Amino acid sequence: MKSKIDRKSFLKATALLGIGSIAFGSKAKGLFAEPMVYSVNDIKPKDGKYELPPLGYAYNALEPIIDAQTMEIHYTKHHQAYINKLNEAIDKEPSLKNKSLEELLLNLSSMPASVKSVIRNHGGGHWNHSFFWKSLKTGTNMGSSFSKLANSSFGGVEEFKSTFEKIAMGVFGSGWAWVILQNGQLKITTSANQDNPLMDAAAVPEMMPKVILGIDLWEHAYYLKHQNKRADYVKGFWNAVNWDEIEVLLK
Ligand code: MN3
Repeated sequence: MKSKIDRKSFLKATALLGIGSIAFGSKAKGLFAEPMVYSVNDIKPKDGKYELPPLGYAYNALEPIIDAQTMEIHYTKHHQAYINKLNEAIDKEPSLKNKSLEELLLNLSSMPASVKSVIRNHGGGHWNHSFFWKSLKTGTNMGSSFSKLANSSFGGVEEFKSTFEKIAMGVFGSGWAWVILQNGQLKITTSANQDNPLMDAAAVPEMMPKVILGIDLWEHAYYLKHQNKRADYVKGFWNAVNWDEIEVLLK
């Protein structure tokens, strides 16, 4: 029988057991004997192929923070390239076509060696960008669920923002900064390349959280508009966050 566990009840269960994120480490593979199904961002191949998800808005919708040309190239070229490489990998390992992308990433350390690095880099790229596009919208305001958590976790919304900006500015080279929810607290963390907090094999073993927000810190995400000024992009990002979507994630 397949178990179907949503993130909320799973986190609740792990919190009750007091096992927290350590249960997601490579020594706890037994937890993944049954497939986990997520209610949010459950990305699966369609007829054996992953597809570019609908963007849901125009390329210029996030101007001036993210310019239309960057959006178009980022979405149609970079994101599509991750999907193409991921599809090549699952063509080699057809058994993986029955699983969701989340399952592949959560179980990265047990993926077949022939495709592991492709799933990490390109599967990660597909998940990260699918999540990122949904996180973006102009004209929304931070909701009460998030601001309460920012207060309890960071001592205030401004403290949260300045901490996030500092951490995002500190990511060396290509990577991401993330806001995650773990044991009822918001945390900020980073990952290199296309790693993300779902990956049990990534260099962020303390995390198996609910991902709330992420910012793409690869230069392709901002260079056309902001050139070397990553700070302009990171500070502008707050006005491009889809706070309504974040309230949905926190429900
Ligand atoms: Mn990118």
